[in-house]
Amino acid sequence: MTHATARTMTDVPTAAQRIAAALRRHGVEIMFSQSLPSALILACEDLGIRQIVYRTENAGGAMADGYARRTNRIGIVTAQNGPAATLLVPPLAEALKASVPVLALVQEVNRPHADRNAFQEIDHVTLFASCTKWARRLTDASRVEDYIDMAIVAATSGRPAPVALMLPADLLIEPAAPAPYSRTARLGAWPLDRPVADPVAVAEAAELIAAARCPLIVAGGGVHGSQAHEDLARLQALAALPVAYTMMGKGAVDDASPLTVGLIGNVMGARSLGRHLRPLIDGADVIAFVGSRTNQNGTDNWTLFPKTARFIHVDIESTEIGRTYEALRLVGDIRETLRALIKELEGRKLQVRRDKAEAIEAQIRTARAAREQANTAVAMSDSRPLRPERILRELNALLTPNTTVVADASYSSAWIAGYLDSRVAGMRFLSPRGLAGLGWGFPMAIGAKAARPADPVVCLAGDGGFGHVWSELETVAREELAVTLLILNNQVLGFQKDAETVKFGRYTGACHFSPVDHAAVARACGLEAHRVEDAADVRPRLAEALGSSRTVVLELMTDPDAYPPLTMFDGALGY
Ligand SMILES: Cc1ncc(C[n+]2csc(CCOP(=O)(O)OP(=O)(O)O)c2C)c(N)n1
Ligand SMILES: [Mg+2]
Repeated sequence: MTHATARTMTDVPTAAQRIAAALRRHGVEIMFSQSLPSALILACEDLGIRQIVYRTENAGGAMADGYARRTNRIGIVTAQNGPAATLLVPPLAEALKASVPVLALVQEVNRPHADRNAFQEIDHVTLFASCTKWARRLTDASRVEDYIDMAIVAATSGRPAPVALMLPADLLIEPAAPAPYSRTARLGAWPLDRPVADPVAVAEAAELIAAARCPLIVAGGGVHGSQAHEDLARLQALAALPVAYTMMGKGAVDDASPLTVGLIGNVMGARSLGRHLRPLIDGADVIAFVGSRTNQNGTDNWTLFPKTARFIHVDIESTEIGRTYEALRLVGDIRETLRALIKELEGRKLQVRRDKAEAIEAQIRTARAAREQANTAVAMSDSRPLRPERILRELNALLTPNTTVVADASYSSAWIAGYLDSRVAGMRFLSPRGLAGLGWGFPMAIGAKAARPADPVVCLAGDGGFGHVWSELETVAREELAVTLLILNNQVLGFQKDAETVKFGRYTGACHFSPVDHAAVARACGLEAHRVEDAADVRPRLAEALGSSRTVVLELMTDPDAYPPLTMFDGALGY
């Protein structure tokens, strides 16, 4: 046999070909790879599955993650055994914490070479145990379909999560018998199953909401995962419910809705909207978490919600309910469970809720005006270096409902969540809030562009975080995936410096960088790039970049002393 995908003498497909066919059956059109496992990639290319070629595996995993978040289809990343596999740990860990289904197909050493120090051999199952829901090795060519289906079901059902399947190189080129029972199901869209919460609990939740004086919904990333934004909007309108969201829940509701509270958590410091809506949260008597992990940042160190409130929690993952806030348990798919809740509420008198609506809307209107006033000076600032708030103001004016906004970790995530407006329920703002790792933003944006090539993608990254993934500039050029990449060059590890300043009154020697010409780096990769230093240039440059059919990189020279409204900085830094 001269090449690995060639059919065997008996013309029985190889295991690699059967895997490729199974992936096609599940609707896979794109995989993020770098040629390995070669037999598999060749077989996939033969079937028309596009290989988007990453430069580093950790970026490739983040691309698959961004693709999965934006399509609600499983993201596929493939890699070589050993060193390449180890580089998949960071993106899979992010996907695990953020509940995103990614399938890592990882080459394994030949079966006869196992456990005798083969070249680049490491125990992959143990390696991936902490960052996947399911990690297995395929050892028998007759079980290809069983294992591909098991892997995909594990990823796309229940709490969505990454999974890893190890594929021995010798097995991939073996003839593989078909599954004894035929398999025709397409399992690659998520959520795969949509179980509904216990109707008794749903009725009780409806009762609590209908009678609440001051209810509050807290929407998390699960609303997007379950594609429940339309139902959440219906619930918001039907029962006049104020809806707040976490960073992962950004976009779950329309920011212009009179009942949208906006971003809450540890980002309710000076100049935030949330700061002005604290009384609404403090006064809440019934609080419903919807698809939220109730994590540290989303709850401002688990201090945000009043101890007197009754909690309701809707989530597909039963173990996420009651970690900190004992709650009425609505365990089920969010969309279906919200639909059941809406049905229950439609059968009830909602007079109490309607009577309260006008006052809540007025409270939100007043808060928005106060917030606008507190921000006007920085948002209109002509200063040099640029204020990030000015950049965000200009960008906000150019967003369309089909724009995907992506941020890297650190301040970029807080800027997009607190300073941009979701134009419609279901608009997407992606950021690596699973683990908040630096470097995820740009590759997630590449994945989001691959997911929806016709829609604009804009990515905001700090200079420190972007330093992790410069090499992927060549990827967007080669793959012709147009991303508007905005680098906030403040020449500093901003959050690091500020957090150390608050905690220790000083910071280490790591925080300041030497000057870097990011625009020149991007141009060296064949991309259009500009450095922007004047506030007057921000809007035209952004408009031009967003209107381009190619990647444009804007390096925005920003103020190293600017920071988003983290509560931990209140009164401890400049403002
Ligand atoms: C992989 C990784 N390494 C380290 C950190 C810790 N960390 C969080 S924010 C930050 C500074 C980021 O600087 P930059 O990307 O330039 O963004 P800025 O805060 O300046 O806007 C660091 C080092 C992290 N979150 N992830
Ligand atoms: Mg920086």
